[in-house]
Amino acid sequence: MKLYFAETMNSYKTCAVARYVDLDVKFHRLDLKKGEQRTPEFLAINPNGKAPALVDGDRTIWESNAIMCHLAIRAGSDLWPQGDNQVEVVRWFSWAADHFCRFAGQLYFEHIIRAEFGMGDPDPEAVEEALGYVRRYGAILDNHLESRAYLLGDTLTIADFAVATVLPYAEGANIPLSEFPAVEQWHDRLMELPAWQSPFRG
Ligand SMILES: N[C@@H](CCC(=O)N[C@@H](CS)C(=O)NCC(=O)O)C(=O)O
Repeated sequence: MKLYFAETMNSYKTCAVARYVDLDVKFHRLDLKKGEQRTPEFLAINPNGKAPALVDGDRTIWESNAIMCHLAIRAGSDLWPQGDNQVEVVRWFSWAADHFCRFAGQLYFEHIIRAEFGMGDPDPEAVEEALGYVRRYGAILDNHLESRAYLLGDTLTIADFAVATVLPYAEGANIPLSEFPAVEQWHDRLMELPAWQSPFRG
């Protein structure tokens, strides 16, 4: 298997899962600044021209959440739970994409990506709007995690990785994590995992 990644928030969770389940995965870093995501070779793997992407034999998979599912299933890991809990994972995937990570990701873009890629200063209106939504959805996440170690209860799943993928960047992205103590504790727990702490290690 070959996992194409960039050192960015969507690759973070996929590299973490690959490390966590300890499959024989080769990691291939794409240099987004050099446009390596838009070469004909890579577009044949992911026509969207985005990282991450996974090649497993003659199968190619793009979209970070699908990649996490594939890796966990291939490894027979309970990161991908059985039965009805799969519904819960899909719920958190959707919620992250449409709500929490959408707006936290906007803060990540405004404060980190713009600077890194020479795209000018953060747009104050976009920042204000995103911050409002992060506070709104962060409160929902905090409330959910007050009585649970992980999103689905006692067991770590890829739902945790999907929702948390922007939090390693919280400080630089000005995500107000300290306003959400249960979220902060949950993320500290994830940070105890070497795979989550250093998904991009060489
Ligand atoms: N929905 C996709 C988003 C992937 C994505 O936006 N990747 C960004 C980095 S976080 C990227 O490769 N951007 C490069 C570009 O758009 O040129 C996923 O979850 O895999």
